Amino acid sequence: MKMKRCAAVHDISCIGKCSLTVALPVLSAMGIEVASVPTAVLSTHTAGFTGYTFCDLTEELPKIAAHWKKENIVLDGIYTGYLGSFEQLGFVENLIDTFKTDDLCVVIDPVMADHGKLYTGFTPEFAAAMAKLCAKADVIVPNLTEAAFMLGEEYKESYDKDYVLGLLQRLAGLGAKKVVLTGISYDENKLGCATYDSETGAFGEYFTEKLPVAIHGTGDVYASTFTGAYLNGKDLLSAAAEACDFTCACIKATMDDLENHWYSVKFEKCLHLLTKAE
Ligand code: PXL
Repeated sequence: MKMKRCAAVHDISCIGKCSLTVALPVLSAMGIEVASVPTAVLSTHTAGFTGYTFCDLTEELPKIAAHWKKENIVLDGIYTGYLGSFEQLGFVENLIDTFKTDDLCVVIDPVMADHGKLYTGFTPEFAAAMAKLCAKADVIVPNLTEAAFMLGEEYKESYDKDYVLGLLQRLAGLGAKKVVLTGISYDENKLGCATYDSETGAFGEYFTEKLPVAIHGTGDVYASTFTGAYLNGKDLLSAAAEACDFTCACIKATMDDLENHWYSVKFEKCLHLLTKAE
């Protein structure tokens, strides 16, 4: 069977297990060829470490895309995560236009915020520009905080199902065909996601047990697994559910060692759950 090839546009955090160092192993384990597009190299991720190094690779990015085009490289997917500047948003827009085919699937995870706050270095203006880029996506995978910032709305700690349904529709109004909203919890024992397909009008939701910890990097584990499952042909809700189950397994594998392993999840211990013999 033909193997799918997906460009993964993320930074490399040398320590921290997020972005490309999660997308690469997760998608590879799911049988997808990853075309890596490193947007920056950081010594660590930015959440909890101080004094990290940062080498911006923005200038390299158009050169990589131009060479691929010259070599007639075809992409089945483009999956973007942490993007560090307005220029990089522009690069992704061009990359999508350059590699557009009827079959190209674009998944945008608008990584920039969590728990009601923007990550270091991000601004509301950037969130508005990311919202514009989302119009080019087949699927967007924001958490509740990113959703609120992209829509210019207040972040809500507590909410009900009507709020989530409205949020999904307003997010689809940004122009993406499908939306997966992560980090949804209506009761203290369950955590999950809600999905919306603007073409069919179908809503979905899926929950797993809510574990009493918040660990960095789980958003990237979730979006990478979702992207792999969706590119492998699962429907929106089934792919979103597989990503919930896998992320939950990764958190469980990490929970007893948080003192040492506070910076991300031990996804390596769980990769076998994603590999299926063909
Ligand atoms: O997990 C998202 C992410 C990716 N890359 C870098 C980050 C973060 C979150 O803080 O700092 C460099």
